[in-house]
This record gives sequence, C-alpha cells and structure tokens, in this order.
Amino acid sequence: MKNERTNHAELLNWVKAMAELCTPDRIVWCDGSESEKKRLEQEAVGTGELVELNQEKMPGCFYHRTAVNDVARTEHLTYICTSKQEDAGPTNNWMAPEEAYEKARQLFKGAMKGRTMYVIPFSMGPIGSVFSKIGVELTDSIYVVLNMRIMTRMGTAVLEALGSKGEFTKCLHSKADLDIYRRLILHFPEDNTIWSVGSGYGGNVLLGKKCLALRIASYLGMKEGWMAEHMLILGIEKPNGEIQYVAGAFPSACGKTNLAMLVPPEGLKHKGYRIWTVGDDIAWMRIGKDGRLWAINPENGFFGVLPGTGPATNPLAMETIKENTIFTNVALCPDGTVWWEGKDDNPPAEAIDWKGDKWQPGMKDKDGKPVLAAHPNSRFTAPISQCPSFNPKIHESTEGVPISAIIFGGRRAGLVPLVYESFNWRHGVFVGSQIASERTAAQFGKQGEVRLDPMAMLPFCGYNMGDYFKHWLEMGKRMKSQPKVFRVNWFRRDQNGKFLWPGFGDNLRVLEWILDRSNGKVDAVETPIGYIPKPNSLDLTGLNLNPETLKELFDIDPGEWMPTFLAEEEFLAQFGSKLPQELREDLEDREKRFQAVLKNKH
Ligand code: GTP
Ligand code: SPV
Ligand code: MN
Repeated sequence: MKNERTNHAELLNWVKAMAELCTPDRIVWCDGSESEKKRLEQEAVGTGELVELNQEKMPGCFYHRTAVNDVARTEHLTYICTSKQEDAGPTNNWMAPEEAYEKARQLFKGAMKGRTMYVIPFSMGPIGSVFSKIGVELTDSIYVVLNMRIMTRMGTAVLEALGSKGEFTKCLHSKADLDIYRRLILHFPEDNTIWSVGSGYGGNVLLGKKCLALRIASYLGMKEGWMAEHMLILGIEKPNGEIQYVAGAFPSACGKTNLAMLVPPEGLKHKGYRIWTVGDDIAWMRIGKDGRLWAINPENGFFGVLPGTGPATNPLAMETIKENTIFTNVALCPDGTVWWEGKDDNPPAEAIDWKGDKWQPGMKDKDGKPVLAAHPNSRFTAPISQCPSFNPKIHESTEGVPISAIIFGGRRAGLVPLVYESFNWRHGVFVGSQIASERTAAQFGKQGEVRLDPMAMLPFCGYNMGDYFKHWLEMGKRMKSQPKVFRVNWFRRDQNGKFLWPGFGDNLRVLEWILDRSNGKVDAVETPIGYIPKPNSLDLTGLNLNPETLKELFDIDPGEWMPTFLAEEEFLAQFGSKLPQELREDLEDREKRFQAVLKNKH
C-alpha cells in the first residue's frame, strides 16, 4: 500500500488488512485541517448524521442523536482479552484473544460496505512529551472523526511524530448495524489493540478516551511504571502567583467536570484564588526527577454530562459550549438551539426529544413518569481551549504539573464525611479501594444502589485490580514525597433527602483545607477512618451553615460504618493471592480502630 502521508510500513499494512476485512468503498486519511472539518460536517448534515444548529446563536455547533439503545457505555459487552484470564482479573469480562478476534471478525466483515473508512492519527498528550501515546483509529463514522478532532490532538502532525517505526495503538471501530446484540468493545493489551463494533456512543467509540487512555494505558502504566487514572486535575493559584495542583478520582457522573471548572464562592472571593482547569476526566501520572508525582491531561477536549449543567451550577461549562460544540442526545428546539434538564427554568414550549419524538414540558409517559427532553447521559463535546479557566501553557507543557494532593469521591447519601485525610500513602490506597457510589439516577431522598468502584476505575482498569492496588503501593514507595490522599463526599443528605453541603463552588472551602494539610499548615482531629478538620478549620465565611449541619457532615457513626466492612472484605477477597498483604492488614487495622472507639464509649 503506497501512501504520500506516511512510510510507516506496519501502519500501512494494518490499514490495508482492516480495509480488506471491513470492505469500505473508500479510505480517507484525516489531516486535521479546518477544510476537512467543514467538508465532513457538511457531508454528515447531508446524511442526517448531524443537524446544524442555529449558527447565529451557536456558531460552529452541531447536534447528534444516537440509537435509543446506544446511549451509554455497555460494560457487559466490554472485554479485556489477555492470554491468561488471571491477567484480566475477577472484575473484568474476559475473552481469550483468538476467540475475541474471531467473534469480532464476523461482525466487522463487510461492515463498511458503501461507507468510507476514515484513518484518524491521534496523540493522547502533547506531541513529543514523554507522557504521550499515539493511536490510530479507523472508523466508518463521521461523528467519531469530528469528536476525536475535539477530544485529541489529531492529524498530520501526529503521523510525522510517528515516523516510519513509531509505536501506536491500533484502534478499529465500525458502527456496523448499531445492534446491541452484535456489539463488542474489545481490548487486547498484549497487542496494543482495540476493536469496537456495533456502537455509536462516545465512551464505546472515541477509542482514545476510556479504551486507550484508561484501559490500555493503565496496562502500559503498570508495565512501564506510571499511572493512568480516571481523574480530574485542577490548579489553585494564590494571589502570590503560586499554583498547587490537585487530582481527583470520582466515578462517572459524580462531579469531576464540575470540580475541575470550579468558580470560587462569594465568601472566599476576597482571597483572590484563581482556578485553572487542567483536565476533567483522565490523568496520566509519572514520577518526576524530583521524586514528586507529575500529571498531564492526555485529552484535548471535554465529553461532559449536560443534565444539571447550567449557569448556576457550572457557568464555565456554559461558556465553554457556546461555540464549536457537538451536542448529543439532548432536545432540539424549533429555533435550532438545544435544551436539557437543568440548563435553565425555561424549557421550550415544544421540542424534539433525544429519541426524536415530539416533546412538551410536563409530558408524562404511560406510567405517569415525566418524559425527559434530554437523556440523563446526554453530553457535550467541546475543545478544552474554549474553557475560560484553560491555561495553554499548562496544557502544552511536556512535563505536566506536580500533584500536591489526591482526592477520592463518590455519591454517598450517608456514611462518608465531607472530607477526611488518610494516615499515609498506603492507607490512602486502602481508602481509594473503598470508593463506592450510588447509581447516578438515584431518586431524590431515597438511597440508591451502591457499588464499590475502587479509585473510580472499576470499569476502566485494563488488568487485574489486585495487581493495580499493588502498583499503587509500589508507585508510592518510589516517590520521594507522596501527595497526601483524601476522601470527599459532596453528596451527604439529611433525613429529608436534602444535600447537607452546597457543593460546586463551595467545594473550594474543602480544597483549601486539603492544601493546608498538604502544606503542613493546620492540625487535624484523628478518627478511626483518618483525619478530619478541627472545628473552625474550614473557612465557612458567607455560608450560613448551621452548626448542626456541620456536625452531621462530619459524623462518623460506627453503627453505620461497621456493617459496610463485610461487602468490602468480600470485594477484596475476590483477588485472592493477588490482593496485597498491606490491604488485608489495613482492613484489620480499621476494624480494630472502630472496636477501640466502641470500647471507649461503653
Ligand atoms: P463523567 O464525565 O461521567 O466521568 O462524570 P463527571 O465525574 O465529570 O461528572 P460531572 O461533573 O459531569 O457531574 C455529574 C452530575 O453531578 C451533574 O448533574 C452535576 O450537576 C452533579 N454535581 C457535580 N458536582 C456536584 C456537587 O458538588 N454537588 C452536587 N449536589 N451535585 C454535583
Ligand atoms: C464516563 O462514563 O466516565 C465518561 C463518559 O466520562 S464516556 O467517555 O462515555 O465513558
Ligand atoms: Mn469519565
């Protein structure tokens, strides 16, 4: 196969072989240019794959609806295909590589007939950084090309960086017939390969994101001595110009984008903080020459949740999505704009909902439940450069940023206090392993189903999670100074189901304490789970939080905690001999600390 763009023989042979399998009518190599973007947009509008939105009100914006059964990641169809099942571990679906390739080959066979195969060279991370990894995605979806163009560094410059021998992740995607019964998301870490067929939903098809930047990258990180995590990164700048960085892992739809785009609350405005949004979903972290942990955001855009995003909750996201944004699975208004629940209090009098049906406010389905205009997992795709708190110097830095603190979070109506600090790195790994979250569509006032999601990586760890815990422990041992590790919970509720903590911008009050602790500036109170702030340590200026609420936010009730231990022990027991001894001991130590509290009470 001759090609004027690259002389990378392995790449050319692979593209040729995949084209023989999928039999597209045409192959187009994407260069990432503006003219290519315009051409693809117009073509997609022509076929109905995209709808052009009101260009006066929303310049450069487009609208897309996925198939009704293709609106979220399908974890039950997602596999880690390693030669040994043990290497995928008990929390991943596993298939033997030969069987997986064979099954998928049947689905890919002829799937691109009548379509174009696009070749997308992309880089996760700044081109040329030690952190960065190159991938090439083959796809028959223009929607995927246009999304990858926003989410990654994409085009000719990447092929140049790849040269004639560079390593890359082979990513093959076809929508095929978008049939959920003929859908597979397969990862072959040993071959640095991803095959995804039968879906058109972001997390399943933007293969640079969860598939490469988390599943494949976490495997590479374990082999090469670095970490790929489901984490936001934000910088907190003090008036003296000093910036400290925090990385945070929260399960899907639990507040990473919102925390990354935090706006300081009125009561703290006089302190003159400035927040920099480094990343909202993925962090790649390495130990620097100075022995500290350094991180980059390998992405170039946001694929963020829309419902609940409005001027009151996330004004910076609203600024970010004013132009050049792709809106997926929201409602389409007659004037060519879009609407979703939580955008504002002015739903359109009529619209087309995410399923493509006529919609009016107040509509009920046959069971009397409100019909949603937008799917709860509807999303925006927007360039990170459009975020008002974006900092190009940080974003393009090939060294990344030093991480002062790591925070773990989740949605918990009870149990977990607003914030606590682990005793040390090793205990922080144990605390991360306890992360659990309610199902994100939990009903108001009613506690949702809780699932354990260690480090928010349960659906994204590309290898045995027992080895993953070990890797975390070993990384800590290799660091000269380790970030302090905290757990937070913005979602604690009172008996009436009302959030106890205002959240959003006010979360800066908690981050302030986290940095003070990391800088050794404040004392704390020791509890059986870790350190919590001393009374008056949190700056609550302007909040009017009543003392009872504050007490409730920090309540650590053994009667609530101890019954949760069994589920955690059972979860960790799955890993058998792969479970690091340290975590076993930490389970026992925690139990003992709680027993001591009970003894003192009686
Ligand atoms: P993924 O993109 O799925 O990985 O999710 P994410 O972790 O980035 O979640 P995101 O920030 O988009 O938040 C999801 C939902 O949580 C939105 O509806 C937010 O409005 C809500 N949310 C975020 N932060 C807070 C908070 O501090 N308090 C409360 N009550 N809700 C929040
Ligand atoms: C998540 O589900 O955690 C996301 C969205 O960030 S997706 O990219 O679809 O996985
Ligand atoms: Mn995510």
